[in-house]
Amino acid sequence: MVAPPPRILSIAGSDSSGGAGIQADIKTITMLGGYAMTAITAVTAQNTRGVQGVEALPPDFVLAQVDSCLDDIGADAIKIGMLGSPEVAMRLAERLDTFSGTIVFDPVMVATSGSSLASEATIAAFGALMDIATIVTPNLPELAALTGRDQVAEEDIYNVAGELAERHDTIILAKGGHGEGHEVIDRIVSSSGKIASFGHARIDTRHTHGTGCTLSAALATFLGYRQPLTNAVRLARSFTFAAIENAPGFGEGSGPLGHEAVRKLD
Ligand code: PXL
Repeated sequence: MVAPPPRILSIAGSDSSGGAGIQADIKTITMLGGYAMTAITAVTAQNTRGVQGVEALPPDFVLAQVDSCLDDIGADAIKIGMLGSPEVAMRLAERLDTFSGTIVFDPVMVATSGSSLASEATIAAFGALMDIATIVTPNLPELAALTGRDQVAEEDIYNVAGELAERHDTIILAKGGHGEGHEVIDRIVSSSGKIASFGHARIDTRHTHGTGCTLSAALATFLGYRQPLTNAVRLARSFTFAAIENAPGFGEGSGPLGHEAVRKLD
């Protein structure tokens, strides 16, 4: 037998167009040599232009999928994305409270196309998941929403992210992609302040559908390999940028990344 791959469970929504959600997660985890398992929270009818329909799965059935995976194969890391309902958020927080591996929570609110992927009630239930997460990966609009603000100015990001980290005893990866300017800066922040930051020249493209899903799934995989946190973030960013560079250019809107072309990390 070969050395077993890290076991990664993605709890997220399905994107019919294959660019984001569960589909992005399976591609990412697989390309990085992990073993992908899934618990689907919602099914979306979606393409690069927007979300045409959403069906949330019953909370009992979302939990049944999680139990099926964890009670048998087990997981080294879990990635949580779109939740579909506040009940699912609350039930998952309870179920995963005793999980001994790593939990990456991507607090998904809006798709790249602008379509909403979480109701206000669902967002209100995110706190319980932040409490049990090892690391939470908000973009700037999500960081603002999670801290009751309309927006977060560049110079306030460390303080605001630090406040959120302290409130939920977690680590925040504040992603800078939605900011202004030519440089994208992602910051890792704990309750005691800055841990590290990573800068990268902004890639000029509209094909960024599923970028957040890809980053969080890659991060869960590298943490599943027991990489130290900052190194896992560095490698996950590297994979995500390479997948953006390899985007196939599909669709009339914000197109998917090219996960399959990324075989090697620099
Ligand atoms: O990237 C956010 C996201 C998460 N989950 C699903 C999605 C999207 C974006 O489109 O479709 C299912």
